[in-house]
Amino acid sequence: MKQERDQAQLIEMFRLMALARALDERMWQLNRQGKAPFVISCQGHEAAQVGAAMALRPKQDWIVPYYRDLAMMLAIGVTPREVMLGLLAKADDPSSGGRQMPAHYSHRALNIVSHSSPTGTQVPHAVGIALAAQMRGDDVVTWTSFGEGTSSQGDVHEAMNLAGVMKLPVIFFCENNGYAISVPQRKQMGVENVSDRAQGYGFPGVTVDGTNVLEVYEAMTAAVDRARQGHGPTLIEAKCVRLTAHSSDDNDRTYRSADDLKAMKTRDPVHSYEAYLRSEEILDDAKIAGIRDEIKAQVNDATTFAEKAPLPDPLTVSRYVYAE
Ligand SMILES: Cc1ncc(C[n+]2csc(CCOP(=O)(O)OP(=O)(O)O)c2C)c(N)n1
Ligand SMILES: [Mg+2]
Repeated sequence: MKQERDQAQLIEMFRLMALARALDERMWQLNRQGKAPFVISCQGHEAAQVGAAMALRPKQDWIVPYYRDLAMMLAIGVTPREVMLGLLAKADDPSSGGRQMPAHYSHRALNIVSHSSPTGTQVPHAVGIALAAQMRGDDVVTWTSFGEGTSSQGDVHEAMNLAGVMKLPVIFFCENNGYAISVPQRKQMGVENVSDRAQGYGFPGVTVDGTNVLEVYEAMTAAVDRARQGHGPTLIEAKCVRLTAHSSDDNDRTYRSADDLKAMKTRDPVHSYEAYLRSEEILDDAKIAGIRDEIKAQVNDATTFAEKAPLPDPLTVSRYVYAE
């Protein structure tokens, strides 16, 4: 595997995963300081998202993410400064000019389309985008993501069904962390693997270890090739861990046992990938320290930049709500 890929790409994957983790941790600090209203974390999903992003073509393919996709955003090209502007609802937030709830990522220049707060509504949107691309003959793939809880919703079934009928160039990416807020998977679906459902829509479904960035990348590359060749959708289920509470507004110790929380920590994707790169002698202490120093500077810069940035002018409050 090592020979097949160039080392720079393997290191870049690590850098992105570690950057996402550090930025996410800073977002929690700002929340606990009372500066950021709400945080919803990518911690434990970094490998899934970076592995997926590396198989996509930024600015060409369409990204229709969900709220947990911070690492995907960074890997596609959203800057840490832009992320922090959104978190602190500043005027130059590229998602919404400071209007939207944090983590409702979008970016016009990067073909990233905002989802709406009702979970799963982004999936039919992605299918519509893929249908438009197919009708126009554009060489683009649409990627959309959602959690396993959301995969049980009607919108998701309807969207996948249509995509199967029309053989649309779309990738359904389920980030399965085993919980929908406090509800464990076994309480809301009768299947072990979300990917099993793909058979019912007439396209392939595959389950991968979502804590293994290279495994996700392989599956994504195959799905992108399939879509580009006109063979239609793929459902990829990446089994992740949710290393934090659902969001900054809940306490997961009320619904997850101490043993569960401990077991989960052993599947930390950033730690395991770092260990892998060390064992392959691609990274060592000095190189890791260099990467981490650079990340720390970037996170500090993004925080200061966003804290100093202006809030939206109150007189513009109705902009984007009513026609002007
Ligand atoms: C239609 C709808 N129902 C309920 C909610 C409240 N809600 C927000 S996130 C969430 C859990 C979703 O879990 P999952 O799809 O597994 O994604 P995860 O957060 O675990 O990544 C729920 C129930 C919502 N936003 N929209
Ligand atoms: Mg979940």
